[in-house]
Amino acid sequence: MTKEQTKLILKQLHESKIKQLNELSPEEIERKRLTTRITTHTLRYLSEYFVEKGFEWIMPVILSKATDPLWPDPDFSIEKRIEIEIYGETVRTTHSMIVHKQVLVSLLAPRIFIFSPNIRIEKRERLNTGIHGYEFTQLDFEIRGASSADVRKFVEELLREYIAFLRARFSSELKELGTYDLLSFSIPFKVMDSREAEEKYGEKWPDILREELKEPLWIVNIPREFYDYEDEATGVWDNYDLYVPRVGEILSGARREYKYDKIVSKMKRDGVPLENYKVLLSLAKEGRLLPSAGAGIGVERLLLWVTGIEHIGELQLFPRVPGIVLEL
Ligand code: ASN
Repeated sequence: MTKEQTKLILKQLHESKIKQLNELSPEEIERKRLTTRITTHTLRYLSEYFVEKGFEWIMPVILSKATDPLWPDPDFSIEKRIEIEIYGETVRTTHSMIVHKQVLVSLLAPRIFIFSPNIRIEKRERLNTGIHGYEFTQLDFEIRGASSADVRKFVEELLREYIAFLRARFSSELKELGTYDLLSFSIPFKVMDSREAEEKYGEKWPDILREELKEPLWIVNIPREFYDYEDEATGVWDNYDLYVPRVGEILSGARREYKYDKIVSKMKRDGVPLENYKVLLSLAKEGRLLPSAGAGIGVERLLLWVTGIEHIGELQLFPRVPGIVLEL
């Protein structure tokens, strides 16, 4: 990094609210307590909701040969891929547990969820987006045999009930944070094709949506990684992202590819190394990889939406934001 870049980052850090706990003022600590309280009850509420709907709660993996390639993806911004050798084998830190989800939902249980720590070393210029952290947690889930419409409906009902719970139980906290009146919406959410979003708002449509949305919106048909279902005849992708006001994308998911030949040809097309996905590919070849659909909710982004905190580094108790490594 040049001296100029270092100076700029230090300036940004100084101006931002990204600080370690020991540097916070008593008022700032009080605000952290408030958002931690909302976090506690969010995690409890969401996990209970999934368990009650018949999902099995899976423990995360962190080091794996088969992590998400995060490629190709229009939102791609990875500065570094972490690969390390253990016991003579190369493993990667988890980008997402998508491959594990497909294997689990095929072999273990029809409905699964995980609070999955993801490590994505984002480019430094993403420091000020406020929504990128180099470590974050996804509430990742998958449902055997589900359609995209099933997953979208499930998410809409989940969010409606979660927000109703928060507004009932934490009304004074939400009023203090200023979001109590900002969280009303009706379901089903509107749906927009990503091509339409681009035509309407230009290349920077994700940023514009973030500023202009008044209610959540589904964006569908986004060209990206091999595991999202793509109709070969039409070129339409059966996937979806959920955008919410002020924050932007808080969820990403799809119906999945499960046929061997199609997965292989997409991997080859995208330059994804087949040898990293041996189990997925052998299950698909044997016809044991089952159709499913699912999604991952960015937990910190969900919390930014409900608390009104503007920067993920202010929400995380131990900030993990692009370009900055703190002492703790
Ligand atoms: N969790 C996402 C999904 O279910 C994948 C990702 O995070 N890249 O589609």
